[in-house]
Amino acid sequence: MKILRVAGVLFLCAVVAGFGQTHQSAFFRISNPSNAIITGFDPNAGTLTCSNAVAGTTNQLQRSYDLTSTSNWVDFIQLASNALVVTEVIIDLNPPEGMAFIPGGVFQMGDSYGGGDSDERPVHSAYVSGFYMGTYELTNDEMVEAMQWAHDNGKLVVSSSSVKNAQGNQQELLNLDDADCRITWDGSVFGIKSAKGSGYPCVEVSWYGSAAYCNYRSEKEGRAPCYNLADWSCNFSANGYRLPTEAEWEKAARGGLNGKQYGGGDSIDHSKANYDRNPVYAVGAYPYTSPAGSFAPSGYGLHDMEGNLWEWCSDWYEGAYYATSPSSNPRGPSAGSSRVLRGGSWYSLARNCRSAYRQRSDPSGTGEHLGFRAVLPAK
Ligand SMILES: [Ca+2]
Ligand SMILES: [Ca+2]
Ligand SMILES: [Ca+2]
Repeated sequence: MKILRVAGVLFLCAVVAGFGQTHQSAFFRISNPSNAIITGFDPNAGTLTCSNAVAGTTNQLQRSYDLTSTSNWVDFIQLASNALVVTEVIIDLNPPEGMAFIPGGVFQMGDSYGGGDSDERPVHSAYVSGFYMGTYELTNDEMVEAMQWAHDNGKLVVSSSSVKNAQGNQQELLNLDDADCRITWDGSVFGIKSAKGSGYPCVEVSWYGSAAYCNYRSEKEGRAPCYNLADWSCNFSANGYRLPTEAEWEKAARGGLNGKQYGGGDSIDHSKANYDRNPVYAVGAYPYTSPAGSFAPSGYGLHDMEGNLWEWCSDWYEGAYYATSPSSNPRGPSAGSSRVLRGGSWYSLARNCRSAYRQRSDPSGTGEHLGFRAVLPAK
């Protein structure tokens, strides 16, 4: 990788993935405040150092793939500045397969645009550490692979109507006999229905099923599982897969843009997302899902954050949580009765697909519009 610095602009000459394309080079600059400057970049760690920062302010880092127009600069992350020198990992050229690196930083969490619900306020600064997130909502193919492994290793109780965890506090993971479920079971092998099956996101999965999937995939890949299947608590220091926190999900969904309604800007339409029964996909029987990655990704390389399926997050839901939530890596209240869902679904109105919108359900809830995506801790 070649690194150059030109008049406050850091230029990385490398193969960089973003916006669903591969670029030969990427440019970074601090756009605000103007006295902060990029003074270092470690290509192995992907770490950017910003100096001359003013304590108590945030430093807006922007990215461009093409300097032929000044309008190509887009907001990328905001660096918290508690000191004169700030460092943050901004890029990972070798993320785990199927995942995008979401750089750490501060963002304004909640409805900074206006018009949202009371549980989206107060708008507040939240710092979220860097992490990896599934590029797509979890697909039926990925679910079947993990569940077959779990079954073959004695971790499941499967009937024609349900998939449950064999160990711990037994819960329904997949609602197999719901007509909308795309996954089949023949007594020994899981399969996928032909319509809206392979390559489509997995529906009829409960919060418990999403968490158990993360554990089974972790164990299959030799990682430490995060969830305790007896009390369903999460060990955030384990290196396995887990669900995103609500703050991680919202930061990722915003794709670096500040104060916007959606990850791509202030509006969406049916060319950008599958929501409100997009006519292209509202055919045949439910679910009206679209194949993973049918729409352009956000600034962080994520597809279908808006619409397609509501995505389970790890947090318990509490409407007033933002009034007392910690400013660094909030993980939700310690107890509750509902788990957070984010992003809206193929059925949802556009306003419910906003980055700030909060939804919730009983963790045992399943439906033809509920799914998830997994995250991994940064290396
Ligand atoms: Ca069932
Ligand atoms: Ca989604
Ligand atoms: Ca259903």
